[in-house]
Amino acid sequence: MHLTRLAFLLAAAVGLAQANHWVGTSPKNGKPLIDLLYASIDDLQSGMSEGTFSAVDLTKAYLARIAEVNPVLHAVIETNPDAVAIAASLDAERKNGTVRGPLHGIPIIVKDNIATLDKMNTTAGSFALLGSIPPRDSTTAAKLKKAGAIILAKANLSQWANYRSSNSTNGWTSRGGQTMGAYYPMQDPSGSSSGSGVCSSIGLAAAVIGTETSGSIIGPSQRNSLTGIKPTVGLTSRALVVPISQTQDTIGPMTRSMKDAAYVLSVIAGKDQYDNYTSAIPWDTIPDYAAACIASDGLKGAKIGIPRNAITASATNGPELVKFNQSIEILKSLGAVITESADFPNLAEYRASSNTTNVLYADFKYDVADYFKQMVVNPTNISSLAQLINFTETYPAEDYPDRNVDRWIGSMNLTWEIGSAEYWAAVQADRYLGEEATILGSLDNYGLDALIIPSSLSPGFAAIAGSSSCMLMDHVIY
Ligand SMILES: *[C@@H]1O[C@H](CO)[C@@H](O)[C@H](O)[C@H]1NC(C)=O
Ligand SMILES: *[C@@H]1O[C@H](CO)[C@@H](O)[C@H](O)[C@H]1NC(C)=O
Ligand SMILES: *[C@@H]1O[C@H](CO)[C@@H](O)[C@H](O)[C@H]1NC(C)=O
Ligand SMILES: *[C@@H]1O[C@H](CO)[C@@H](O)[C@H](O)[C@H]1NC(C)=O
Ligand SMILES: *[C@@H]1O[C@H](CO)[C@@H](O)[C@H](O)[C@H]1NC(C)=O
Ligand SMILES: *[C@@H]1O[C@H](CO)[C@@H](O)[C@H](O)[C@H]1NC(C)=O
Ligand SMILES: *[C@@H]1O[C@H](CO)[C@@H](O)[C@H](O)[C@H]1NC(C)=O
Ligand SMILES: *[C@@H]1O[C@H](CO)[C@@H](O)[C@H](O)[C@H]1NC(C)=O
Ligand SMILES: *[C@@H]1O[C@H](CO)[C@@H](O)[C@H](O)[C@H]1NC(C)=O
Ligand SMILES: CC(=O)N[C@H]1CO[C@H](CO)[C@@H](O)[C@@H]1O
Repeated sequence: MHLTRLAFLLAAAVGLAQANHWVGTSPKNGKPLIDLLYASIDDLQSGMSEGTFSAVDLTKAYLARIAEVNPVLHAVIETNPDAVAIAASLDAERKNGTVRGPLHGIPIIVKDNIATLDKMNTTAGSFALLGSIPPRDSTTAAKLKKAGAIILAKANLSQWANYRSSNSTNGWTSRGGQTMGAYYPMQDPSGSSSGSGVCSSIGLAAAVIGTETSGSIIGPSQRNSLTGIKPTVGLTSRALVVPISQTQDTIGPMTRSMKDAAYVLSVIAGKDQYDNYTSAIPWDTIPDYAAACIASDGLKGAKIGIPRNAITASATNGPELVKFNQSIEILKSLGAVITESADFPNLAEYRASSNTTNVLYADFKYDVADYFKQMVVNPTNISSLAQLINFTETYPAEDYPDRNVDRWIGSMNLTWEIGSAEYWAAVQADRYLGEEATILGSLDNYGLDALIIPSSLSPGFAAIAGSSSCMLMDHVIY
């Protein structure tokens, strides 16, 4: 039975390359059509500029593919009913001589917690937000649209970005069902950007956007074999993204190549009047990250360290460490200078702390209420965490109590609030634990450019430091 299912997925993947997924039955201009499972953004731009296919062709092909695989994978919650019309207007613009940039006419899927002011819902996978209407696009969606991207669909996720239940499953939402990974029948897709990971891995869009509070981009990027970038908190605006925590949330790309992630990051990064964390960005012009991907000798002389004590202290399993060790050899062959034991200076204190749990409890209670209050239309009238708990416990499709609401109870239990003296003490403790005690401490002590660590061990350090991390080749680079 498992084999049958796998065969279906593989057949579907092969079918993608065939002409019947395109408008028109044969290649135009004598150029071969592209297999969307492997196409890069550069490939898609070449095809559109050469007239081999249009943004409308591309959009229809991706929508057909979503319809084909979604009944099994549940990676998509909703598709955009206006996607083909938007593609047509971008095609007209291109014909007229305007190409806005590398994302012009490129279909992109966003996680269902990133608000769009269009015919799609934004719900974090919950009926509590169904039919809610934001005052405008989230800044991330607005920047993508301005760059000429087509927001094709909303990706399924772990409900509330995995900030509701202590006993739910990765990739489950009441609205979207259970997301499955595409590599193996019934595969756990990891989370919370579960649908984003699966959509990207199987080529349901040219690029996908996820969000991370602690591990939600890196985890599914590892599990679905992607490049995922978890930007420094504040590099990408969180305005009108269903929140967990203003201290730790960040928005980033999940793609099949580093260069595609770089194209997307350059578009979505930047200062934003609606998210004051972005005011810490040191540049007025965001770097052209994709241009930096061209250098073939980019790692020559790069000083990279391994925080070995964090690896030794963990229970990470064998296969991941085998791959991790192989990646180190690849980095060496590309000219990187590796420091084998760039130990974190105060790992013990990091491991003893649970400050982050309390910071998230305090942030969520305030931030989620603030999100509901910003809605122009809010059909459930929820405006506090207490009301959200009541709704979730009484609305049958929310699957309570089988999936509990323990994180929210923990949040209600906390005896202090965001902005209190206790709050700032916990945030300051986390900054120390994620910076001097671990990531920055090792970078400084050993004079390094970067650290690498197995992906599954990486999220906690970067989460509390608010620092960037990037999943690539089975390991994470800080
Ligand atoms: C094409 O460009 C012309 C001149 O800039 C403009 O007037 C026209 O509205 C454009 N048409 C489309 C479809 O973008
Ligand atoms: C949201 O979902 C509902 C129910 O599925 C649908 O009727 C509606 O068109 C969707 N979009 C918006 C913006 O409400
Ligand atoms: C953002 O604004 C809030 C409220 O005014 C303030 O407490 C916080 O320090 C500001 N954060 C940054 C990074 O400027
Ligand atoms: C990976 O390399 C380290 C350092 O050389 C070594 O101690 C460890 O046993 C290796 N792990 C695996 C699974 O090969
Ligand atoms: C928070 O971190 C500080 C500094 O490491 C530590 O003293 C304190 O016990 C931690 N509190 C909790 C609740 O973990
Ligand atoms: C929300 O409030 C409006 C206006 O007071 C009311 O008409 C509506 O019935 C309320 N909806 C719910 C689900 O309570
Ligand atoms: C709790 O939810 C139920 C069902 O939706 C509703 O009838 C009731 O008024 C709610 N109670 C509170 C305190 O909001
Ligand atoms: C989840 O936890 C709740 C208690 O918090 C329990 O009632 C429920 O049975 C649990 N669900 C599963 C699937 O174990
Ligand atoms: C919340 O507080 C109650 C009462 O003190 C306690 O029984 C429960 O375990 C707490 N739950 C969480 C998730 O913190
Ligand atoms: C686009 C799509 O297929 N959406 C589906 C997501 O999952 C829910 C629940 O299984 C379906 O009702 C939607 O049709």
